[in-house]
Amino acid sequence: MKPSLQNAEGGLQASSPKIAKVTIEWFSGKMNGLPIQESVKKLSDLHQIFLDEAARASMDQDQEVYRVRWWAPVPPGDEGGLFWGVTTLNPGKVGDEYFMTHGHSHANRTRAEYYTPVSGNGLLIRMDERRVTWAEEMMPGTLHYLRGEHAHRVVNIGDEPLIFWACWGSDAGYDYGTIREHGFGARVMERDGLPAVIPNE
Ligand code: PAN
Ligand code: ZN
Repeated sequence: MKPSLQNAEGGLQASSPKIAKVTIEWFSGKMNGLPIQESVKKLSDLHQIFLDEAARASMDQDQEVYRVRWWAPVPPGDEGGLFWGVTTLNPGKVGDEYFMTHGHSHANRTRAEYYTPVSGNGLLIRMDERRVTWAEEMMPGTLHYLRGEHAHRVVNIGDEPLIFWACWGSDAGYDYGTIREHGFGARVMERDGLPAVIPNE
């Protein structure tokens, strides 16, 4: 008789029986499996983030800008664990500024992260602790290693949703306050029909 490789939860015997089976659909960003968590950010959640606050306030506040779905196999703050997630960032603009994520640093500045897009076209805005800010092109196939001490934000400069996978430490945490207060050193605005990275001072 062949030995069974499956445990009662459908996982392989070698994996923890506490972790249920999770599958991903790489290109659509779909995650299947019970423990998936989700956070949706609408225009109403992003006040004071875009340059033209009056333009943001005049738009439909229920409009979804992005959503994050992630698998947290261990609780947040657990030392040495990893989270796996996907962000779907819709196309759009507030005034001349492209839709983007709020942006953050990791509360624990020693915790790095990977991003890799599977669909769409964007810019990854990174800022070091001296506020030196730069942009990297994001498109299907680019792989981005985010050092723990770099603040990061993603901007959708295309006409389709920008979908990117991420892997980060369960003990990375989030520091949103510093970005909310001081922003990044640059913004991505449309100029003559094209995206331009413009200093924010
Ligand atoms: C990502 C981000 C996600 C949304 O999972 O949390 O893209 O961006 P904000 O958190 O800035 O709203 C990540 O970087 N995790 O660490
Ligand atoms: Zn992060």
